[in-house]
Amino acid sequence: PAVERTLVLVKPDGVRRGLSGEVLRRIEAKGYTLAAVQLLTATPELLSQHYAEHVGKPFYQPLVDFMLSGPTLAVVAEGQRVIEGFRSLAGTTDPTTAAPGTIRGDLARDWGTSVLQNIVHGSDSPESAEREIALWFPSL
Ligand code: DAT
Ligand code: MG
Repeated sequence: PAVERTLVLVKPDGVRRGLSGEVLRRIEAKGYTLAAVQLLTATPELLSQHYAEHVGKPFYQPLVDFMLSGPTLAVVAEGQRVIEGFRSLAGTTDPTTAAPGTIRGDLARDWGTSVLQNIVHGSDSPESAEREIALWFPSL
């Protein structure tokens, strides 16, 4: 099916910096629609499921500490090929290589020593999107 849903997170650095509206604006400007939005603070349990593929890696604990450092805006965005499309809006994981015009390329700050503060998360596949939406929005 061409119409997909993806999980977007405005991570604690983005919320702290007042970039929630800017991220939502870019999602809507591209023509995607917002299916659900919720501000919440993650828990270690939620993060161990969300980032299951990274448990045990050297950056896992710093990643969790960062993700627990404040509230996250969780968003379900919907549209044609939105999973790949939002990854494209976000730019590469490492803000030092993220292209101008992307969220990370335009807006990331203070990333000189770490790629952790890269503002947003976007699901990377239909399977990830389904799994992640169920984690962050159990009622959907
Ligand atoms: P993405 O967020 O682009 O899907 P990912 O799933 O590989 O990237 O990693 C999840 C997050 O973990 C990423 O946004 C930042 C952090 N991260 C990834 N690789 C890292 C590394 N080598 N060192 C430090 N943090 C890293
Ligand atoms: Mg990922």
